Parts: sequence; C-alpha cells; structure tokens
Amino acid sequence: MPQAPASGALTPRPEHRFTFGLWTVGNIGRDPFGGPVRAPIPARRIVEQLAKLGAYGVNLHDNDLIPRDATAAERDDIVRDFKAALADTGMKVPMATTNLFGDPVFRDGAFTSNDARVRAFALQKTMRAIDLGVELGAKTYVFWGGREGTDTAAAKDPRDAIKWFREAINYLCEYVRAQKYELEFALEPKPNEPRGDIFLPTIGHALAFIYTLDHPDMVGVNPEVAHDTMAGLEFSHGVGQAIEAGKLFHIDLNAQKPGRFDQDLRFGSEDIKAAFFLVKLLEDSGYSGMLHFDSHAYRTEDEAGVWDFAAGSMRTYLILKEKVARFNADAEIQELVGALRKRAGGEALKFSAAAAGLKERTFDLHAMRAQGYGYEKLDQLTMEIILGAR
Ligand code: GCO
Ligand code: MN
Ligand code: MN
Repeated sequence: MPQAPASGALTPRPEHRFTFGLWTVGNIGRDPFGGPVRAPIPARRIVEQLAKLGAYGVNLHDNDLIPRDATAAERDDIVRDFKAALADTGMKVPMATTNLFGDPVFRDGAFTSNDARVRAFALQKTMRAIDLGVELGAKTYVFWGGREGTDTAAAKDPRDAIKWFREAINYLCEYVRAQKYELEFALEPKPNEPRGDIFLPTIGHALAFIYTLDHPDMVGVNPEVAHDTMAGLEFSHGVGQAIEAGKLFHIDLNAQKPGRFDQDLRFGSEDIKAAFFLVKLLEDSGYSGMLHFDSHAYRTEDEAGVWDFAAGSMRTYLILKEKVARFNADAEIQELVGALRKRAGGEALKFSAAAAGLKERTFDLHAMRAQGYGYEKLDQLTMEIILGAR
C-alpha cells in the first residue's frame, strides 16, 4: 500500500519555490463589464501574507510597484520600503517584467507598434524596469507580448512585426550583457486577449523565434496553462518540448476552461487530469525553476478569499505532487508503464550505411496490427489515483 503523505508534506514552504505576482494576489477584480470590487492591498502586506503562507517569493511588473508618473525620489522611497519588507520576511523577487500594455501609448503594441517612437520608448521603459528587477534580485525577466498583435490583419505585415520583435529582444540582450547582469529572458506566448491576435501565440512559435536571435542561449520560454488551453492545445506537450530543448526558464500556473476569455483561475481548479500530468512532468523532469501562480481570486471574493486562493493554489500543487509519487510507486501502474517502456526500447533509429539492413527486415505485421496498448487500464488506474481511490 502506498504510504500516506508525511505530515507537513502538504504545507507550502519556501523550498517548494512557489511564487505569486503583486498583480495576481493584488488583482482588484476589475473586468470589462465592471470596476474594482476589492481595495488594493499594499505591497508590504502582500509580501508579509505570502511569506506567512509559505511562498518563496513575489514577482512584479515595474508599475505594480512604482506608479507610471512617480518621480525619481518617489521611486527610491518605494523601492527602499519594498526591500525592507523583503528583508523582514526573507521573501525573494525571482522574476520581474515590464508593463507594456497599460499605458495608452502601447495601444498598438510596444516592440511591434507601427510607430517607431513607441518601439523606442518601449525599449527605454524595459531597460529601466530591468534595472529595477535586477536591483530587487530577479534572475528571470519575462516578456509577455500582451499588446504585441493586431485587431485587423490590415494593420501590420507580420514579417515586419517579427523583425521588430527580434530587434527589441536582441537590443535588450545586448543591454543585459553590457550591464553584466545575471539575467535570463523568458518569452510568454499567448494566442489572443487583449489583442484580437497576438504575435508568438504558442510555445512552438516562441521556441522557433528564439533560435533566430543573436543570443539564443539567454532566452527561453514562460508558458502558461491558460494560454495554451485557450488555444485548445495540450499544455504538457508544449512544456515537454520546452524542457527537452532546455528552454523552460519559468512557468505560469493557473487553470482555464477552453473556449472562454482568459480566466486565470486557481491552479488545478479545472481539468484536474491535465494539472496532474503537468505536475508529473515538472517533477519527473527535475524542473528546478520557479512555480509561479499567474492567476487571481474570483471576482466574488474579498481579501480573505484572496488568501484562500493563494493558499489553495500551493496546496493543490502539493496534493498533485503527492499523487504523482503514488503513481510512480504503484506496482500495477509501474508494471504497465514498464511494459510500455520495454516496447519503446529497441534499437535507436539512427541511419548508417551498415544499419541500412532495415530496408530488408521482415516485420510481423499481423501481430503488430492486432496488438492493443492497454491505455484504458492505465488511464483508469491514473484516474483512481487522482480521485483518491488508490
Ligand atoms: C496575461 C499574462 C500576464 C503575464 C504578466 C507577466 O494573460 O495577462 O499571463 O499575466 O504573465 O504580464 O509577464
Ligand atoms: Mn495569462
Ligand atoms: Mn502569465
């Protein structure tokens, strides 16, 4: 019988590397049809509360912390107070990013705006935000192209947009190198919203783009559950491809129903089987980056509900991690998995003149055509693990 989880195994601790954004727990519940329903939570309270709940750190956009029109002196005061909150709690800022979507100047995008002045301003804003992130200790810098896209394809030649995007990322890589910052970039794909269509819409688009950059080693991806689900894709396949390519630099965890607006639901609260296999992939692969919850509480909630949301996100991950351990220790499941592995084994299919005998080999096609794969049983056993019946 599998063992019950060790006591405390479901209690989030900094070593689990859970992070939230100032903008996620700080979400005030505004949507296109209604204004805020919650008062903004001061940054210090967010840091203290997340520390109490067992998170490792908190991430931010420049403007989550520093208002758009702050003076240099105001900026310095805010940063000093925020650093004090981090020091008091031991919380870290592993990731930072730029708000390149809120200001009306970015209505046609930032790095891919049709206006060259906007593109240059976006670089200036990002360099300053990178300085802020590095000052706070960030090691990963995320690029989510929220407004990098179009509402009408008449607006832009997509070849120009990709060239401008490349120009911007190359520019910023050079900036990071010139400053001797220890910082990696992570591109975050999303298919749409707020633009009708966004450039680099999927993990695959982003990966292919990375290899066209001047410093591909500095750049990876930051995939998000909701974004692939919106596009009807199987998230774990994209994440698996990124891991296999050594490009999973960060991950945004949340939940989403397909065919909806970007819901940013609490991790694991929809499609629990997909969430299980995502956790399995992350844990089995030894992914050691941050587990960032890019989601927010339902609009129905008050601040107490926000902390329920935060605690629940981490707890669900740990529950699923424990289920993964059960799956990996289950004798019946492992026998099925072992048999599959044995079948998958065989010789590596690598061409050489000597191995070209494959052309002449005889296959037992009758047996190969008739065989089943046993996936019904494997899936049912998996479901029983997830449902708590095993
Ligand atoms: C979204 C995105 C953002 C980004 C964030 C950090 O759909 O709004 O997921 O939340 O992750 O801007 O880059
Ligand atoms: Mn999102
Ligand atoms: Mn995100």
